[in-house]
Amino acid sequence: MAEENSNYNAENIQVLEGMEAVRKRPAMYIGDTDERGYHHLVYEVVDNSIDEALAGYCSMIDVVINPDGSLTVQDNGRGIPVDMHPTQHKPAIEVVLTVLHAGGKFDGSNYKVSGGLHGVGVSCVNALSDWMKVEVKRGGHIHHIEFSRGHVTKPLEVVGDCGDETGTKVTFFPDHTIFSCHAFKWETLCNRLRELAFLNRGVTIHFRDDEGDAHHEETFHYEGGIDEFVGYLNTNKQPLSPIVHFEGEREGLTGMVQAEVSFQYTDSYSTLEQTYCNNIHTVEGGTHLTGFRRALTSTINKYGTDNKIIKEKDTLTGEDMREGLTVIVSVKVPQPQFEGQTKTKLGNSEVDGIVSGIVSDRLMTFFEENPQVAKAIIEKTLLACRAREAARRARETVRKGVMDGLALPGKLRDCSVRDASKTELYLVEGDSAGGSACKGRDRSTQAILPLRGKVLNVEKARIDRMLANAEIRTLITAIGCGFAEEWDISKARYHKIVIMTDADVDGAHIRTLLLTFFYRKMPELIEKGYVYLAQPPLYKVERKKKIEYVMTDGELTERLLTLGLDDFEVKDKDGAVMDRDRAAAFLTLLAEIEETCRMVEERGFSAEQLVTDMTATGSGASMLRKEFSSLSGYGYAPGDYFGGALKKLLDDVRAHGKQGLSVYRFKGLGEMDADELYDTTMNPEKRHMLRVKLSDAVAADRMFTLLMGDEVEPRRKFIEDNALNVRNLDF
Ligand code: 28G
Repeated sequence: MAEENSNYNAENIQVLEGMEAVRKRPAMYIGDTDERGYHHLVYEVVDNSIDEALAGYCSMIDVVINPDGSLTVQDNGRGIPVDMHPTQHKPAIEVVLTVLHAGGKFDGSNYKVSGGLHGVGVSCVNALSDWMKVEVKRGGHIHHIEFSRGHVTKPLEVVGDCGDETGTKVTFFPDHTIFSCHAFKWETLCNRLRELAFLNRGVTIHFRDDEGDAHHEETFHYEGGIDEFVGYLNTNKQPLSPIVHFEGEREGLTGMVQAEVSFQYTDSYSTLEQTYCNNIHTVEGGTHLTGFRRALTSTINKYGTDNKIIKEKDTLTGEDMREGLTVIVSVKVPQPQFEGQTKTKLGNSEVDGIVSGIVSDRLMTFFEENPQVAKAIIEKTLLACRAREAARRARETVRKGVMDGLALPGKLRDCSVRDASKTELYLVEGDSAGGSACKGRDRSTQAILPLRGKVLNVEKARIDRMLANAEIRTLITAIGCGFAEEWDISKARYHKIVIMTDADVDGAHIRTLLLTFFYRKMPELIEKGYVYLAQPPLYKVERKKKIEYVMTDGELTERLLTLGLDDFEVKDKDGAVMDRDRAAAFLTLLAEIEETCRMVEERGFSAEQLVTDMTATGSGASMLRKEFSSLSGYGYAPGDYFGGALKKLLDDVRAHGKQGLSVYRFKGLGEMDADELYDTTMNPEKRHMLRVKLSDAVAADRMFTLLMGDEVEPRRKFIEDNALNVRNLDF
């Protein structure tokens, strides 16, 4: 007994120390404590359900963001065991939820293949949660246990019966004293849950957002697995081949390795390769990717040469063969080794041979059975090769003339400092704005490159045409990293490349063209965080000889309303005078309604109709309905707005606020003089710049295909669906 007791105490101390260790150094366990880490908590919990599905016992996973900001995951698996753990003297469920790495161990038969990037297990989520409640249906009973910050607060008890139902339900609220992010993002979770459903065919993942007014709901279920993933990625691209699928398994060094590949060629000029190991997105690639590429290159070479499509003079590269390719490679490896800077590069060396083995034989058979498709793919490959060689020749002639590209374009107004970490390049739309920017800038660290006219749409042009384009050549030379095969990020001449365009439709178009160019042709600039969007002010406001700059419409309205509410009375529907805070909130709501109405009407809809027609969909309609339902909180109805009474109130308050005030709306950057432009937009002390982030390759590829591709109807729909936040599209 004595020995058992001391054992028990030792185990307990271990648990306490484990949970404290996680709370002391959370980043060591989940990467970071901002947005990424916050969402990572969800992935860890969902991964447990996915494991249960991979073991063959779970078909449904339910994820809900709750009204209080907590999150629930529920599955219909076997339920976490609740019987006493043989050595730890407490229920197995308590062990799973409080002992680090419990259940994550490799045991040969039923290894844990899923697992977030860090694979730390649900006990870490428990340690980092203000509270966690777990319900298990198993053996005919519903069992319940609660924790706070990793420690039991309500011991396991039976709270009801459940017949022959089984499953696990986990609800948790992350500890906000640990995280800097305090809310789950629908989009972020949606993208990951969709990806998991693609990667684990047959599993149904249902996702709902019950927080706030925006009720979203989606169900992800793909019988076709990664084939459907490829189809999803190629939405709006023109296919050149069917979707091709290979899979197989071979004995690896640490157990059975399963590999699955699905791909399709389209007429696009870009390549999208998404690779996964144990459901983890291997951003940096690794041995599964090299295995696939090797098999593709050698099979195309062999088939093409044998069938005389490829001639001896053709010098095809692997990259040529991947133009227009979309591929998913998904492997399951018992003991994965992750390497690379972000630990997202698969290192297990035997996986290369396993994947290339599976792809080689079957791809050759596919080509032999589909000679038309093989021919179309190889001919595209040859075109890519010729374009690349034409581009290389063009570059060489340029280089011979001017000593290794050292000659900088004449339009560039360079800065004097040569330390790239301290310098900035402004890409400015138009000559007049370029002129102001040149005069106002800090010459030592800020360089200006004025862009004339539209930038080439690289989504629709091959590399040779791109290099024939003067604007693109100028950009490449100014940035200094070279291009394609010669790309070298360490040669960047500036670590900040700032896109500065007008706040109008043309400006937005030029900005998108530039972003498309950077994303498709110089993705490392974006990955490194070198690309920024300048945020010039929209208005100049002058009051009592004091000048202020206002960034957005919302900010302007806010200022006018604050000033306007001075000695002004606002009454609710019953005639009671609102206090100042309530009046301010009410008027802000009216201003929002006005703005939303303006936007939907600009797009040809009747706002009044959208509010009354409950079947109308799209973000405009749902936003309007949400805003109008808030109106009832002040006793008013939509009719009061559309009838004109509330609109008049808003106008009156605004007009009152405008007294003694002059408001000027900038039509373009060119209207600002040099000092104004510097002070508001370029001065590092005062400016607001947005750093361009691209955290999700899948979402980004779809967005650029949509925005820049040929298909008109889906583009119209995309812009319409995102009409309400085009100004800050989340790149
Ligand atoms: C809803 C949110 C997250 C889970 C299970 C099912 C079992 C289990 C989970 O066992 C302990 C250690 C190794 C077997 C396994 C049930 C075998 C038999 C399970 C989840 C016991 C963990 N019956 N479902 N854990 N193993 N769902 N969803 O967490 O020896 S976790």
